[in-house]
Amino acid sequence: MALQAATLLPSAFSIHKEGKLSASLKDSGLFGVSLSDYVKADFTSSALQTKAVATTPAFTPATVQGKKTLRQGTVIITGASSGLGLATAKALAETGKWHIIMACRDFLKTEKAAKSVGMAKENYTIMHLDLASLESVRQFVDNFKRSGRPLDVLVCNAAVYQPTAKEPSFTADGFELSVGTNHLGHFLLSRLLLDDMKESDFPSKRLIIVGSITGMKNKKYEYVGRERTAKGQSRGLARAPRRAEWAKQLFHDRRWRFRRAKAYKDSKVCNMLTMQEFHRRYHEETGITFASLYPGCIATTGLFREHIPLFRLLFPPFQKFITKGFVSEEEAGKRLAQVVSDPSLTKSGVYWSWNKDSASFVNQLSEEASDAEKARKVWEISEKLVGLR
Ligand code: NDP
Ligand code: PMR
Repeated sequence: MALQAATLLPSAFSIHKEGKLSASLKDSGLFGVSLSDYVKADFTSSALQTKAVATTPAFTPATVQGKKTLRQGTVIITGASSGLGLATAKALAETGKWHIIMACRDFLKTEKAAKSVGMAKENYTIMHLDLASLESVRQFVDNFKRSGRPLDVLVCNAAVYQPTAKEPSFTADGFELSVGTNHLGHFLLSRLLLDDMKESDFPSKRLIIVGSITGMKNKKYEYVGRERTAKGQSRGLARAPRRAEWAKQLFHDRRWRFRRAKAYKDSKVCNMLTMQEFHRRYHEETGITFASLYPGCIATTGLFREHIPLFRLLFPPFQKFITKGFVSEEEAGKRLAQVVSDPSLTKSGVYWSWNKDSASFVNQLSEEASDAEKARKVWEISEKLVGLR
């Protein structure tokens, strides 16, 4: 059936790049913004709206010789067209136990990527999702619901990082691109799909939001990308205490100015806080496992595509030989696949990491990324921003 869907998809699919489009909508006068410093409220997104994508792959539970067996799990992975998401999709597809919905903004790229890693057609379906457009998120959810598939695991993996941007760029709805894509798009997606997960009869239902090193509790990881003010003055390496002000800056300080590395880090902190808030609100009631992870430093992925060439050249050997924090895309994919399917990783509300021997353990989040009051605030404000209240 998936094969059929995959064959049908290209003709029904319209390729569009709202992310790219919205990224070009710069406004140099937008360094200070209201309600959220990541919101540019006066944007009209109509010109950038996504066309509906008709994807209605039918679903039939697995049966062997008329006997019902444990069916294939269905997992949605956002950003499965490259890096960690692709490696995870590959690792899961190889087990034959999973059908992977590759939720991506570029169909052709994703199809090529799936083929290049040898994924069998019957193990995946590509569905269009541009997280930089709330309309696209809603359309994706509609399309998925129409497919009739159950939803067993959702992996919020996609992200953008704009380490060299001089000015902020915006999503179709006018949010700063990193927070809008990495956090708000995923927030809406997971909220809209929660009921589907509740209804699933799968033995272990999971919502996984990929975290980052920026939320890890450990002083030695506090070095982050250089940040510059809007005036271009170097602020040097940002340190945790300044970053700890993110909530204030995000929601109250009208004089906040775009800082590109911080925008990414804030979005990832929002991801980690959201996972914990989901756990507090829904774990007991639904039995769903909510988890986040730091997969290791996958220094070769597209996450650094906008970095300067020298960084891209030196970052992998720096992480391999100096920090020793490097992991290959393949290894990182196996780690995330474990969080998706390993029967021993069912603990909810936790942040997984791996030690030097690649053994998983529950890591501590930084004070900033584990602040329950901040998590509640992020949840409530995000609800308003994405139109859920
Ligand atoms: P990649 O750039 O390889 O993957 C990011 C994915 O997100 C791509 O598939 C990209 O799609 C997709 N994406 C970006 N914008 C959108 C959008 N608007 N709508 C839909 N999809 C979008 O980077 P990684 O694999 O490294 O990143 C994956 C996750 O891992 C991220 O959450 C990142 O924060 C996290 N992470 C990465 C680390 C690393 O060292 N690389 C370390 C810690 C965490 P497209 O192909 O179309 O661009
Ligand atoms: Mg960082 C001590 C170990 C260590 C590890 C495991 C990482 C991972 N980094 C470490 C240390 C350092 N880094 C040090 C000492 C420096 C100063 C030279 C440094 C610099 C640095 C930069 C400029 N590191 C970076 C950047 C980025 O632009 C990356 C970033 O912050 O993206 C938002 C980054 C990262 N370092 C990591 C990891 C995993 C990243 C990717 C960010 C993420 O986890 O989401």
